[in-house]
Amino acid sequence: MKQKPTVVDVYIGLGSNLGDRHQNLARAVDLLAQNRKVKVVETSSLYVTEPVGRTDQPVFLNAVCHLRTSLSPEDLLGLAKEIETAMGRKPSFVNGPRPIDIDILFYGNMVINIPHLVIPHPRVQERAFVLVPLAEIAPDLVHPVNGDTVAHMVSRLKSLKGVRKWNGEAWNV
Ligand code: PH2
Ligand code: MG
Ligand code: MG
Repeated sequence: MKQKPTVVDVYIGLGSNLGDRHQNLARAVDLLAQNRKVKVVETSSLYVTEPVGRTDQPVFLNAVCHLRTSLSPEDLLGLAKEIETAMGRKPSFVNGPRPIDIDILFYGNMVINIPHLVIPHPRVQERAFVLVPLAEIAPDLVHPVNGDTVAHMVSRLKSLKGVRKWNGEAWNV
C-alpha cells in the first residue's frame, strides 16, 4: 500500500526591498501555492520595516506565511531558491537588497543544523520584522529549541520601532 506522505506545518518569512514589494510578495505566495505539495494556510498582514543589518538600503515589505507541505525541508528550500531566482534575485552581497527573500522559519518541531540550512531560522528570536507578523497568525507557536512562544519572544524584543503595518503606499525606491 502506498504510504501517505507526512504533512508538516511550516512558517516562512517573506521580504522584498526592490521594485513593487507588494506585487513581489503576492507573486511569491502564488508561486508557492502552485506547487502541488504546498498548501498556503494563512498569510499575515504586510509590514513596512526598516532594514536590519545593513541599514543603507531601501525599506522592506515583510510578511510571514503558514504553509502545510509534504515537501522535505531540503525540497522546500530548493523550491524557495527556485522562486527567488525566477523572480529575478541576483547573487549580491550578504543581506543586500532583493526583489524577494524566502526564509524557512519553522518546519514543524524539526531542528536542522547543516551548512546550507539551519531551522529554526537562527535569528528569528531577535527580528521584529519576523516576530511581529508571526505573532499575528501564530502567537502560541513554540520555538523548539528555546521553548518560548512567539508572543513571549515579541515581548522580549528591545523595540518594535521600525515595523509598521503597510497602508498601501506606493514605493519610490
Ligand atoms: N532581511 C535580511 C536583513 N535585513 N531587514 C528587514 N527589515 N527585513 C528583512 O527581510 C531583512 C532585513 C536578510 O535576509
Ligand atoms: Mg532573510
Ligand atoms: Mg534568505
